[in-house]
Amino acid sequence: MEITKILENFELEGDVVQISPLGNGHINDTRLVITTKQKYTFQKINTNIFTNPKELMTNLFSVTEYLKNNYPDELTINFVRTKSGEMYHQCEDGCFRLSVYIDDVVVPDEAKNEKALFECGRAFGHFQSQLADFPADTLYETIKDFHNTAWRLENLKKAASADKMSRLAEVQKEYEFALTRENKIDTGVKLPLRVTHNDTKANNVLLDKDTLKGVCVIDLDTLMPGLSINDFGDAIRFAANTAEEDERDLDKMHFSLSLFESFTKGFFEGVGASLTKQEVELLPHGAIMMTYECGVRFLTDYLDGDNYFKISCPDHNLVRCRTQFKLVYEMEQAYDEMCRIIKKYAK
Ligand code: GN1
Ligand code: MG
Repeated sequence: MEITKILENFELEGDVVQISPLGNGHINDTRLVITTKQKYTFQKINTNIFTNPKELMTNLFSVTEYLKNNYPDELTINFVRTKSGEMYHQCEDGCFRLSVYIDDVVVPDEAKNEKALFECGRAFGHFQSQLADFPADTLYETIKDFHNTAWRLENLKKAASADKMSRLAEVQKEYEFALTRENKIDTGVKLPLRVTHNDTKANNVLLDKDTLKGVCVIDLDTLMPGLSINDFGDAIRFAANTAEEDERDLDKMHFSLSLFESFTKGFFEGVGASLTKQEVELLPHGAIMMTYECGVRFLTDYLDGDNYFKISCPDHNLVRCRTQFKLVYEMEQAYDEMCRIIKKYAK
């Protein structure tokens, strides 16, 4: 694909001088485009996963427009339309979108420190509260059943019974771990439908490079109607621990209550009193479920032959699954402590 050709379809300011790879997402292909006047983020939308780019981009435009109108002094992603006024460009090479690159920020990729996590918590909490009045049910559910953990488990069972790569024997322990937690998935409590980000990793918050304050939430692809406890939970899954998601040496991977506390403290500062009592009470459950679900998804993909997540070694998904399940186990042990910390900061 010729990027410069594709870029010609967008309302670009200046002439392109440089194009380079950007970030480390598992899903989309991202480039930094520098022109004589402006920097842009250019992405090829992975349409295997986001099968309806129109609905996806409609979600993104409606939420970012809402944020720009209601919070004009805050940073929000600015998408650039195509010359024909479309939200994205579609051609035989795929679907592409462009947004203004946000400068003078850092991404807390290794955000295993308390200050950065406090800021991430505050940013995601703030994002939740900014959108508390946005009608969540007007957003498209772009990936159906994205955080339907029970359905994710069903998929794992299907992948296990198909066992098309003959890998099941090797993952018996992990598979059992997943199955024995089936009865914990459904709490029976009905929570309010919210606008959710659904990928609340610390590296989806931009920090001001000087103050290191969280200034913008990015990667809005999975913006959908959903549950606030899942956004909180996925953030804890990713950040409140001592190693990378794909650390091979499990002795290095631990759930960290002090990082949990930092995120939680920031989260409540950002979200204020916009959550219901039941949502607040179920935040620790959200943390465990999102970690469990992610482990289940990695394991499913491993059994399936690695069709979903990008991998860089044959057992990458299994390695990822193992870190997640180790965290699930440790979070289960720390459940009461998590509840105590939530109580301490809840508004
Ligand atoms: C995927 O591409 P990335 O890293 O932002 C995935 C998340 C997982 C995450 C695990 C659309 O996100 O749900 O939690 O990998 N996104 C999608 O690292 O499936
Ligand atoms: Mg993402």
